[in-house]
Amino acid sequence: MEQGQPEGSGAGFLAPFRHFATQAVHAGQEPEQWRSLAVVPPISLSTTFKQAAPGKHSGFEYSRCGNPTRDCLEKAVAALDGAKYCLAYASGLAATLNIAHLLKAGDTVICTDDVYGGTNRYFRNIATQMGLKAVFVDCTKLECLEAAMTPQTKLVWIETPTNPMMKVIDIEACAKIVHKHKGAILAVDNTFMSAYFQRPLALGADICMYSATKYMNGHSDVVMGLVSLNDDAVHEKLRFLQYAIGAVPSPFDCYLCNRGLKTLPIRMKQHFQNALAVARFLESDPRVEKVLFPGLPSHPQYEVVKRQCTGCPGMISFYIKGNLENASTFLKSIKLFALAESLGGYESLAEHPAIMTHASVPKADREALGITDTLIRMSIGLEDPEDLLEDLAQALKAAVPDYKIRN
Ligand code: P1T
Repeated sequence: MEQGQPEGSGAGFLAPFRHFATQAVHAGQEPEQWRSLAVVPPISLSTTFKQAAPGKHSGFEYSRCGNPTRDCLEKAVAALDGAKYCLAYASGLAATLNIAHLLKAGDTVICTDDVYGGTNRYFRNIATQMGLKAVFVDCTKLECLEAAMTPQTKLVWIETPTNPMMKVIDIEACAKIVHKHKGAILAVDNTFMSAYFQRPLALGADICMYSATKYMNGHSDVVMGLVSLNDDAVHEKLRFLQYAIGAVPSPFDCYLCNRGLKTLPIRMKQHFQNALAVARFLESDPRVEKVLFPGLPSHPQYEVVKRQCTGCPGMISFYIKGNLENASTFLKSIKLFALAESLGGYESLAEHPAIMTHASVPKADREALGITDTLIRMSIGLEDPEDLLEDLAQALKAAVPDYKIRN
């Protein structure tokens, strides 16, 4: 165990990224960038900026193209991802759309088979209407990815851990396969891990994407997307697309997300500790069939997790014993947890992927992935863990009668 790490939180994992907490507080926040020397970045609401002569401007012209508050957030996130550039968008899906616009009709996207339902829907139903071909492959099986690559493959899209099955994909190994093919890039949706636990770019990915609606903002009060990268040419294209497509976040949302980043390290450490407590509790409960949590040694890709992550977020899925009725009773019985979509905020949430977040995934695909009627997904918040365990224990008891657990 590394010195200073509490037991069970990061022991045996990749060492934490150096200077992370300092960068979370200071990167891109220099008071000298504001005439007032404001220590806290101002919310710059002006949609337009005065020019000294036509085309002679301060760096800001029109707020869709660039905004001082957004700029400040983008710089902070780039630093946290160890990236040269970051771009902010109006939502995670807007970020995905902008990345897809790097491709042209006839190109193929390979998307890992288990992703957020909206990402699946976007590639399957929307991107294909623009003339892209979308292929879904289980990228935990590297030989399947290798076999699926063709000269037309221009984008490989992975999420790790995946939503909601928590499958972990070896980013470094994927990048090696993707880069054997000229012009193909690897994008990693890093929403679940956040910049604190995983740095896809350092592992060879070309693009690191977030639904900042989740951990990066962390307070369930902003919908936003973020994209970090190092390549100058791809950055130039994305910067053009950002203002040409126009799905940009508001200055107020940029302010909030930038503020949320200041506590990202301490929030993520606590999410990890709380999630470990919950995962261990569920694993020992006879009313639970199976727990999916990358931070448990029982996770099939635990070795990959420890090699590529500095810890794990508060995302846990589990199968409750019984059927849809048992799952539904559990979700109606929780009191401290809210039955709601989304994740990554300070408050604990639970949801039913098959009916809620992943309803848009075709039923046959859902079942093949294991997104069944008894699968429940939870986002473990920052409450006292003993209160969370108490709530889960009473909801499990209400949901699964004693005679069932004896079978
Ligand atoms: O909601 P939005 O900011 O557009 O982000 C979409 C998105 C992208 N990637 C991942 C991994 C996500 O989980 C999401 C959004 N997910 C939920 C709303 C959810 O409850 O899973």
